[in-house]
Amino acid sequence: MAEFFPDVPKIQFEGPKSKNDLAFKHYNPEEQVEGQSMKDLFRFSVAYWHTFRGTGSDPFGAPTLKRPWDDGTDSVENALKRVDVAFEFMTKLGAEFYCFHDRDVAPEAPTLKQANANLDKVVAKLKDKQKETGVKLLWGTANLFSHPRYLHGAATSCNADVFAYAAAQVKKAIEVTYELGGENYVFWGGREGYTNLFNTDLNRELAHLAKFMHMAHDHAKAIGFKGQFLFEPKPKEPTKHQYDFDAAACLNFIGRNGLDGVIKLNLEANHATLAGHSFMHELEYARIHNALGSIDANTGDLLLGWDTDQFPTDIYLTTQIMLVILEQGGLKPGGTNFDAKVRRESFDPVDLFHAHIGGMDAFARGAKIAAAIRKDGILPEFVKTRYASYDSGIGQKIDTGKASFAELEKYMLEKGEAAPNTSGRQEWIENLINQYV
Ligand code: DIG
Ligand code: MN
Ligand code: MN
Repeated sequence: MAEFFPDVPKIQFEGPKSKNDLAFKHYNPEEQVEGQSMKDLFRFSVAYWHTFRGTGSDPFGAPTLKRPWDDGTDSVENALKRVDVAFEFMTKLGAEFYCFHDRDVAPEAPTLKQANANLDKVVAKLKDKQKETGVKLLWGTANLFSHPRYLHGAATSCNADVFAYAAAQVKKAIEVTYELGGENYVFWGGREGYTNLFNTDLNRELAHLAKFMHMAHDHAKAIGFKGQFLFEPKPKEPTKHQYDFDAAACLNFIGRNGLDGVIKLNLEANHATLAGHSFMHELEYARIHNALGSIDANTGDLLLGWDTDQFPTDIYLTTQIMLVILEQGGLKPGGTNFDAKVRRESFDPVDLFHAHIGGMDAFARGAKIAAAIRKDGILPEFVKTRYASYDSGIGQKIDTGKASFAELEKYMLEKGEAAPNTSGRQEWIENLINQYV
């Protein structure tokens, strides 16, 4: 088999003192973190769309990325060749998983029947390569946002035929995800939202989205697909207002439409910051609602107002992420998908390796730091003490739902004034975290 990355060896763990750019300094697959190997804790995944379909083009400029194997056409032959490239990359990198949209791996066609036939051809090869290499599918999804038919949305389109096409496309995407042993299925609703409320029937669009989700779940049950369904929130871009704005909006939609237990969340760092949240907020919000399913590991740029989908190299960010994920005990059946792209200026194929190695090492460091913070117990103990007033007396009655306003009024009329507050010690906590980073 022709090598597409001839100058890149299998990436090995060489430790923090290594000066080898094409080696892991901190990601050691078998190293234990809180009782599980790093490999099992992270379940790293490569995003097919950015890594094997990225061109470097942007709204102001032409493609820049050198991909000598790609003939630039949307032929099935070219798609089949990309599969070889993808699996060589993932095998050399040591990523256990990948994720893809249906239209990343196989081209559109003038009819749905032809598009499905294209997909079947490439899925057959993906299946062979998974068997040959052991690389697995973390999640599949359908691209319901690129084709012009989706300009008014997919499941929320005002055109019933577009809803029908989207349903057929997701039916097929769920079936191929199942066939490839995918452990999850993602819905990213880039066009499920509105640009202008004057021409939008918001109630009808949200009702259709709920019906779509139930139909998807019913079909999954009908074919025996037991993968975890995931919503991926994003507040805007391309749509002005995306209905799955953030974790809270998604959980509201899930709760109000009888989808509890049917769907969890795939949270992406850059989408969190676009929604005005820290990623840690979205992760913790989802975790406490038992809805943290998987993550798209990337970062944005706070000086830029769009979804830059950069590789995560910030150790503070990965430490915050891993504090939440370790509290949950990991993400399985979800994982850590690098929904991230190299910069337009990083145009050599080897830059794909540098980007993923950096992200994997940053997560490994974040996990080790978070595990050390949790092991020493100083921070968890501080939080426990801060809420101790709810562990006894009137606080315990409140906490367990046994208090009433009348009783609390009687209590406070007798007491006269609330007990003094204690300091939140934010600066002390930030100093403490810095001792571990
Ligand atoms: C859209 O940008 C991308 C990602 O954000 C998401 O993970 C994927 C799933 O549709 N599409
Ligand atoms: Mn994403
Ligand atoms: Mn994104």
